[in-house]
Amino acid sequence: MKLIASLTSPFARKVRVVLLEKKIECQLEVANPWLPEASQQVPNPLGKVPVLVLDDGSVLYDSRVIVDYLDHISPVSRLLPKETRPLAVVKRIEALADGVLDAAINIFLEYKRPAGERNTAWMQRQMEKVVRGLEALAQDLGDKNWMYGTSYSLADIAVGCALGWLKLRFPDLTWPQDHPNLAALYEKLGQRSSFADTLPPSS
Ligand code: GSF
Repeated sequence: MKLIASLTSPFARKVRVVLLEKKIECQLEVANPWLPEASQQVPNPLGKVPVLVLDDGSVLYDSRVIVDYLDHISPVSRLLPKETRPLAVVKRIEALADGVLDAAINIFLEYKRPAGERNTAWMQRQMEKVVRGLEALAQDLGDKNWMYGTSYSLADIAVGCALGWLKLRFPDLTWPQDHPNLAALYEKLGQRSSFADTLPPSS
């Protein structure tokens, strides 16, 4: 198996953390999806990473499909509940964390445009999604130790990767002060080797 990923992609980090937690061997091929030649390297018609290439050459994307697949192929460290309702809640939290990222990445990309060409109303709309999404995640966590139930799950991994990317790209956001429970979860996750070993490079 081979994972095609960029080292700064929070979605790819989610997959890399899952691979490490589940002790699944997988080759990593680093790709920058924004380069013109990426269409040859990234076997996803949408041009996005991560992509998992299976041993028979077939491909899986996006990150939610990949992590689901990985959790099913190995019984080591189950990250998804088996029962329908708990599974739906964990996947809903993952969708929320990914959605916060989608909105924040939209803002990040808009910042790359010259100041006069930025759509500030649209950026504001995206920032509202980030703020509301973080509020909802903090509410989901409450005073529990983990995002769902009483044990570590994919919900924690998704939230940890989203918070890590926000820390890297938007260090001035005040979510650690506004939501101390999320800050504490983030600290705790950072002590796991799966998170420490997948820290994104600063550029
Ligand atoms: C999102 C992947 C994505 O946006 C998933 O796999 O969960 N829903 C998908 N990947 C970005 C890199 S990053 O910002 O994580 C990507 O590959 N963008 C290239 C493009 O052309 O949009």
